[in-house]
Amino acid sequence: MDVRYPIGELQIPDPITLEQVQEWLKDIETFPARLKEAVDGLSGEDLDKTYREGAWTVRQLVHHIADAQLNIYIRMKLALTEDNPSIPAFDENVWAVLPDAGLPVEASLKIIEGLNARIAAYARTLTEEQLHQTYRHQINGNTTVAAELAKCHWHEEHHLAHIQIALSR
Ligand code: NI
Repeated sequence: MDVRYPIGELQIPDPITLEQVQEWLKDIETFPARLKEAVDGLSGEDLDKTYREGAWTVRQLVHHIADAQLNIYIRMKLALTEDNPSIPAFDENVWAVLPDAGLPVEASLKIIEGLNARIAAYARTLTEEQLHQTYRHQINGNTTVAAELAKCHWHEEHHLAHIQIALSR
C-alpha cells in the first residue's frame, strides 16, 4: 500500500448519479463522529505523530480537514447560487502552519461537525441539474457540484486513513 494514498487516489465517477451522491452523504454525515472517535482523548504526543516522515501531524491533519471542508462548503454554495463563479485556490500548506493550526483539535472538530451537517442538508435534495452547476477554480478550471462532492467525500476519508496510520505507528 502507498501510505500517501491509503484509500487510493481520488476517482471521480462519470457520470455521477444522484444515488451515488446519497451514498457519499451517508459517509459525510457519519464522518465527524468517526473522526472524533479516532482522536478523542489523545495525548499531545499522539497528536504530534505523523503517518510518514515529514508529513503533517495528526493535529495538523484535523485542522486541514476543517480548512478543506470550509472551502468545499463555500465552493459548492457559490456554484449553486451564482453563474459559474470564480473561486480562488487556497494554499493548504501555508494554511496548515498559521498559528491557529496549533490549537487543540476540538476547535476543528466542531467546525467539521457543523459543516458536514450543513453540506449533507443541502446536498441531500440536489437535483440532476444542480449536480451539473459549476464554479471556476483559479487553477483547476471548471468544476461541477457533483465532482466537488466526490472530492469532499474522498478527501475526508483519505485523511482519516492517514490519522489511523499515524496512530498505529
Ligand atoms: Ni488534503
